[in-house]
Parts: sequence; C-alpha cells; structure tokens
Amino acid sequence: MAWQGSLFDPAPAAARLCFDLLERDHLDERSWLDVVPGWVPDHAELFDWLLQHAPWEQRTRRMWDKEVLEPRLVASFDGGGALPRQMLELTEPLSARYGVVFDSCLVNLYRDGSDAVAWHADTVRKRLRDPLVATVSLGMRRPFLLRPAAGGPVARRYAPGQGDLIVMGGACQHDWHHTVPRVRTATGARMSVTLRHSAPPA
Ligand SMILES: O=C(O)CCC(=O)C(=O)O
Repeated sequence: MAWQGSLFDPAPAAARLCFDLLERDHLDERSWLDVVPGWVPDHAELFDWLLQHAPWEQRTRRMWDKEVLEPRLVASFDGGGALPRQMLELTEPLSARYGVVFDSCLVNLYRDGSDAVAWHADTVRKRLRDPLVATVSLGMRRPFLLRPAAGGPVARRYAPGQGDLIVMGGACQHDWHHTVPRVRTATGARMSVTLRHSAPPA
C-alpha cells in the first residue's frame, strides 16, 4: 500500500505512553474524554507496521436494499488469540491506568479525505455499562467531533493524529455520538487504533 507513516511531522515531545500530559474534558456530569497529545511519539513506525501486518478488510454495509462499501479499511484483532506485541504495548499501560483489561483492537484506515465514519456510538455500550473506548490516532490529523446522542449541534471538535490518545469514558457511549467526517482536503492517510474491553472493571 502506498501510504507511509514517516511522511508525517513528528509528534510533540512527550514521554512514550506516559499520562503526564493528560487533560480530562468533562462533556457533562456523566461523560468525559481524556486527551493525551503525542502519547505514541514513534507513531510513524506503528503506522507503517500496521499498514504491513494488520489483517485489512474492506467491509460492506447494508443500506436500504443495497450492499455498499464502508468508506475506510478496517483490521480487527478481536482477542481470538493474543494481541501482537505492538498492541500489547498500548493496552498494558491503558489497562493499568483505567482498571479494565483492554483486550480487543480494531484499526481503521482512512485512506484520504473521502474515507469517514458517520455519527454513531460504539456497540460495546449494548454489552457494558459505561464502557471505556481508547483511540490512538496515527498519521494525518482529521476532525473528530462529538454531539449529544439526543441531538443538538457539535459540542466538541478535536483533530487527533500523530500519536495522540483519546479515551472516551463515563456515559460517553450512551449519551454522546462521535464521527470522523469527510474532509475535502486531506493530504495523507489517518489510522485509528481503537481499544476496547470485554469485561466490566474488576
Ligand atoms: O477513527 C476514529 O477515531 C473513530 C472510529 C470509531 O468511532 C469506530 O470505529 O467506531
């Protein structure tokens, strides 16, 4: 594939996988977002490794009476076997900090500005109350927006990329929706490494 992580600018200087720069954004009294800029300083290497080694798939979606291509590629490490070392390096510090075992990983590749994901909340909310969803963004910065699930205007606009970490927590998956919208100009690809847990906190 033609995309390369090393084409992107370096991330802001931060200690690797360290939470010192973490800031919590309270969306409301029940929901929050933790943001750590440059959590993975060697994001370009991880981007390139995933591009080469992740089990990429082009999934389809049923829309009305038609099967349509999802506008992104996805790769699932769904806990059927042990996660690869590169993923465990991410899940172990997250599990230690948040007190849940992050045991599955879905990676999304937005090849250009026409790849996107529509407004939604993650389906893990149907199985777990107040699930945590951690996302490491690699490559190009793309808008990441949030709005109340009940409707209303966009309440938050982030632009994660280059190793930034965002953790959605509290009631975020119940009360809020998020999206990575299409953008007319995107000069490179973005990857999101999304990490989830399958059991509630011990
Ligand atoms: O790419 C992202 O940051 C969000 C991905 C997402 O929401 C999903 O795959 O459910």
